[in-house]
Amino acid sequence: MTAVVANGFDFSQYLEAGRLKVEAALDSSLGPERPESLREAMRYSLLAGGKRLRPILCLASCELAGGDAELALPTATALEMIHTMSLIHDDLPAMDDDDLRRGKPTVHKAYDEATAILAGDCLHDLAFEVLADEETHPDPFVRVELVKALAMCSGPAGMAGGQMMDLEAEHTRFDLATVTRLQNLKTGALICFCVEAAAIMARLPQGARTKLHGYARDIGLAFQIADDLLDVEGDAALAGKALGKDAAAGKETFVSLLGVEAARERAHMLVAQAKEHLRGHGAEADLLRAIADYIVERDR
Ligand code: GRG
Repeated sequence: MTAVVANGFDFSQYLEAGRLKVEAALDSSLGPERPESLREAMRYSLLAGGKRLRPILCLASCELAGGDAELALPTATALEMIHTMSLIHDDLPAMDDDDLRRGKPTVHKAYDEATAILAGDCLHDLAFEVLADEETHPDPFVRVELVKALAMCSGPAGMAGGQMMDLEAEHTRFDLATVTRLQNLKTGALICFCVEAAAIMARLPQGARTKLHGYARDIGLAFQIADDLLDVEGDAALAGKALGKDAAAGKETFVSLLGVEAARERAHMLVAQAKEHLRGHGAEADLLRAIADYIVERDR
């Protein structure tokens, strides 16, 4: 990863500090759930590593929106719980059937399928429990808005809908517009929530929300194109998972439809467009600009 160093600010260090802060919050978000086997599987998946990009994006967006990033930590953990449950379910034999995730055995390999399904379900439930908790935001209207936004981005008009399309992609030839819609739902919706949640918590006016939404939508798609590129040219050891699976399954991706170079160009174009949405901001938006760059420069 290219370190973004401007005016003595080290973006790599920022990411690392954010990752550690999020991991500590995730660690303490798990209570003494019973039965123990379920708690262990939830903990195993939640603390298995990962870049923690989504919660970091939420905290950075919160700072831009004028809020206190520390106060956004519960929301950041809730959305990472949804991300984690989506990975657990995505890895199941009924879906992508993967043995390795973040360099470790997937949850159904480390435990069993039934435990993996239940651990995913419980992380999903816990995410909403956290959002509904008074500690997440003192204003109940804000909490309800957060709950509704997360439910919408994870359900049929979000991740679950995108995943269904992804399963259909194994036996249907999708064109670029359909792949774009699929990825906007499967990957983009949760990335949009990370930014939207900050706008909701800071009660930003609609105009400011629309600009942030534009930024999030563009980086969400850029993130997925970068993921498709890593799937064909990345290092499986760094990725901690099997690569080349989309091509093997005959699924159309940005790379299969556009080719490597045009896909890379499109990802960079989306990053430039994302930054355009931040044009009205000065240095206070530099973190979001750096995150946009990181999304396409990352090696895992
Ligand atoms: C949420 C109700 C509900 C259902 C989930 C299984 C499923 C439905 C959706 C799968 C969505 C999925 C796996 C999207 C892929 C997103 C993606 C590119 C993940 C990789 O994200 P990284 O690179 O991973 O941020 P780390 O390991 O760093 O966290």
